[in-house]
Amino acid sequence: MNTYTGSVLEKLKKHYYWEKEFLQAAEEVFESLDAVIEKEPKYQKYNILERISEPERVIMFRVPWVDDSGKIRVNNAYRVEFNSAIGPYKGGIRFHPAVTLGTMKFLGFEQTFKNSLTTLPMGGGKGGSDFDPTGKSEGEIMRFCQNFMSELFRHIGPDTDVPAGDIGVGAREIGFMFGMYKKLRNEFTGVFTGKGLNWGGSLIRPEATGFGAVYFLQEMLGAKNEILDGRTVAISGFGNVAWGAAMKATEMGAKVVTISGPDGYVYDKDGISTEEKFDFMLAMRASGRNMVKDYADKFGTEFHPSAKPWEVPVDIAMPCAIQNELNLDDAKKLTANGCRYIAEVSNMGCTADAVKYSVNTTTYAPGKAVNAGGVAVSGLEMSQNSMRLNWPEEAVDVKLKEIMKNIHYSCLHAAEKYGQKGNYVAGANIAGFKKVADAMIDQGVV
Ligand code: 2IT
Repeated sequence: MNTYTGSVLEKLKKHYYWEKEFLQAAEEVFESLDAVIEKEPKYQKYNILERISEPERVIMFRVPWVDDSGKIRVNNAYRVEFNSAIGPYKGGIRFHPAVTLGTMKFLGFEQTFKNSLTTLPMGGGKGGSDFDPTGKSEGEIMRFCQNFMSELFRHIGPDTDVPAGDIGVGAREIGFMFGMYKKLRNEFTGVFTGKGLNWGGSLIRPEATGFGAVYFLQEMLGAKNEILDGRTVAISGFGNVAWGAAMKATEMGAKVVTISGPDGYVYDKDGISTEEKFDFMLAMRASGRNMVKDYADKFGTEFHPSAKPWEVPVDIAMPCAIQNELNLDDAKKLTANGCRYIAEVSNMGCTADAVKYSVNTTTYAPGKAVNAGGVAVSGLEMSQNSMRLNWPEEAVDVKLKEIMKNIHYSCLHAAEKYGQKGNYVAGANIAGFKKVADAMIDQGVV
């Protein structure tokens, strides 16, 4: 690694040694940027690496709430406003028991580069809480969301910071949070994306992350003169992202044979391919049970408890659940069984060693490129809100396709320009970085 890049990374490692996920994300980006830093001395001159790896602002707060039995509970909550060089902070809110400040920082950091790749004017941010929605009643979820917003409302706004959903936060939670924001501010603004369709949401936003991922995958295959039709696909997760990816991959002629949850994975040899099955995924998410065994029970398919879908022979793997869900052993199993494409859909879904291995053994693309369709349509929702207009489904879908095509092109173009032809990891990091870094230079030392 270049001495400047190496010294900034060492400093981060010393300073934040316990933030493992953040350091993993930073190291991957820094490794990709070596050639850029060598070729363009301005980034070192303006000390961009040290500046871009530190959030502009971190808000931490407690969220006390009362459960259905009357007991008072307390959770930690965060909003990491990472970078606003190219637009207002933008990124989802995650409710998951594994959330720490380090998780939020890794996600906010990744979001900065991802949002830059979309070509839309959005900075990077992320928020969330260690609140676990599993098994909570609707009343508990609502009270938690309201108490969460009773602090966050003073820090966000349609031109400042625009949250959305993520793991554990869907349209229902966004509704509860938006409702509280509106009440406290006495303002109806586009402060959230992923809103309900009756109150400012965009068509295609629920499907966008999964649809966009499949559009990107099609481009990956197309670059090698291949098509999705007739391929088998392993998907992990069963939430909003897995749902969209399964529907679009099926529509394109692929056969999706797995979904997974914390309890194990489902192998559906006939394919997760009917409207009834897609709707059942939504019902599983809405039930709050967090178990995919329910699918196996309902449709009489195989269920593999406490196992991951990466042991199934498939042509394509699409991790759609959570960070570090696919490790080196999994990557080796996939390759040994003939898998040739890994489109990472979850944010940092693969461990660092799995990425290094897969880049050489498969065609691998990273989450920040593959999953950018979600936030891209969030950007389109912001545009529609500003114009006080709603675009038809077809119009949003066409734009999403175009954006994913552009991201794919930018990744390959940047990789080639900096001597790493065909490497989507390097390409995504370089293309995402340059736009933000150049904007930071233009705007002075702030
Ligand atoms: O990781 C992500 O890109 C998201 N959770 C979506 C963020 C957004 O603002 O739509």
